[in-house]
Amino acid sequence: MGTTFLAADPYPWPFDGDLRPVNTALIVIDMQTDFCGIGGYVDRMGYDLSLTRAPIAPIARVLAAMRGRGFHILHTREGHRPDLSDLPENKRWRSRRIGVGIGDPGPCGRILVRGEPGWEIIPDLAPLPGEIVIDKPGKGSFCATDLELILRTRGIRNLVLTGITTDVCVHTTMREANDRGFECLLLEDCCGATDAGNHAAAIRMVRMQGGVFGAVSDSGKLVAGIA
Ligand code: C5J
Repeated sequence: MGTTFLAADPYPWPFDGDLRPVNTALIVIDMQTDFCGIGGYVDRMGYDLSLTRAPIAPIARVLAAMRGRGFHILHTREGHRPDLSDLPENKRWRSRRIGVGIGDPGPCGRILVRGEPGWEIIPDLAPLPGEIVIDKPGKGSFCATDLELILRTRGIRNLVLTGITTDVCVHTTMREANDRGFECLLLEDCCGATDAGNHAAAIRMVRMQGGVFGAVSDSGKLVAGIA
């Protein structure tokens, strides 16, 4: 078997060069209107939407390239049941404290509630039929979901992580995945945070200790590397 490495920092990825469509998945995290659309949760909190919208075009390029080569594609959505039975009291309290209560009505429907317009993945990055969508109540994609079971069942070991926000749901998912033995790659231009400094810090953290959670690359290197 040959080996394939992508240009990445702090090491060529994956660690052993075993990069194949059958053992590698792209995960697109929480590209929902609530996190990057007008009138959604992040917009209502007053953050700069251009920061969480910046990764849309690079993710679209990576999606097209990885779909074209037959890689596994997964999407996640953060959100809660309409009866809010899976919404921890403190999560709701904190959001209400800043005037943008999770579960409360807004211009895009009830904030972060499953089935509401704001909770939907944006049309530019909509899942194709057959692509797996993981609904998660928390920040990490492994907590209270069947993501790990699906990855193990499909024989997926390498994860390419993209989405929003870099410092919250993407980082939590990367940490959870790394601890479970998955080999992770974060594409820095395919992520965005509500604060540019937090995005940069989150990227920097991955590179510490020889790649403490995996490695960092970008959309151009990924697309070139799998061509
Ligand atoms: C946040 C997320 N930031 N998808 N969620 O609350 O990162």
